[in-house]
Amino acid sequence: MTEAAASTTPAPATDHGKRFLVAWIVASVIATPLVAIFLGDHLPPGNGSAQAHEQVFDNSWLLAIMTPPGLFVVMFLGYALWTFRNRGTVGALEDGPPIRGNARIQTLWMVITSAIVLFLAGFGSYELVQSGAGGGQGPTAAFQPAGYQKALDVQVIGQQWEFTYRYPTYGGIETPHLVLPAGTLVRLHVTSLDAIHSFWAYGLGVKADANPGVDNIVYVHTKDPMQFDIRCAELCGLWHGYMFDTGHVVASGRFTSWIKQQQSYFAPVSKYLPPYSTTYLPDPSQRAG
Ligand SMILES: [Cu+2]
Repeated sequence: MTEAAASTTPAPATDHGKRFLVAWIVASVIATPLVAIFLGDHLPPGNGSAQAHEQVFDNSWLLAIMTPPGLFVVMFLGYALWTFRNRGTVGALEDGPPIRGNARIQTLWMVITSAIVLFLAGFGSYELVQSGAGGGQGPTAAFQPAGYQKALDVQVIGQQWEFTYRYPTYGGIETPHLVLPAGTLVRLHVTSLDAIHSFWAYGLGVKADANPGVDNIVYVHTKDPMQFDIRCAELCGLWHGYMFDTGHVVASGRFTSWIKQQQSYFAPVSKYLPPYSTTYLPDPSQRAG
């Protein structure tokens, strides 16, 4: 009996760590490019402007980078659930031995997570500076895109509870509609007359705070004609939820005729408007819209 027991070779212990690591690396190598290629172009906010396009690029990268860590978590959970499931053996519900003081795992964990976070911080900062990213930059924009001297100035005025728009190069006309010419670099001056609003033109990849007394500059380079949603993205009072509209990017010929039509339509009231200014504090004497 003792001889027979001694001659039986024990089954080799499965190296779970190695097996899982190989499966994870293979899955990551396959899934990461697939995610970037097939999901990348469908990520928000679309291709409505150069800035929106840049955001899609950033989102694709971020999604691709997070694919291996995401797979790690899901696969590890699945592996553990399956491999260490309760097979009905007595005592199978006991916890495994706790891992304490494994310097190798701790170092790897810290190095890898620090590297990912630092890389993302660097990547995000570079992209922000390089493209302006469609966000408000305050009165003195740190990021000036090429050809900014010729950008079309359009003022966005938040007020309870709508946005109005002034076109300083067209006599400072104010209108409740946002229409922009296609293929044009636009410099939006976002401000407010009362509470803090946030101008969010999702399809253009633009989002900027509208603060009273502040000229918040955003650059956006429009592409092809399109329609886009406009929303206030800052809780600004009772009718905040009502503060939405539809904007348009149109061919330059159509833009010219539209602005002329607006000028003549609003001519009778335009003379009551305060002169165009980057901010309106104290309260303007008159409000349009
Ligand atoms: Cu608002």
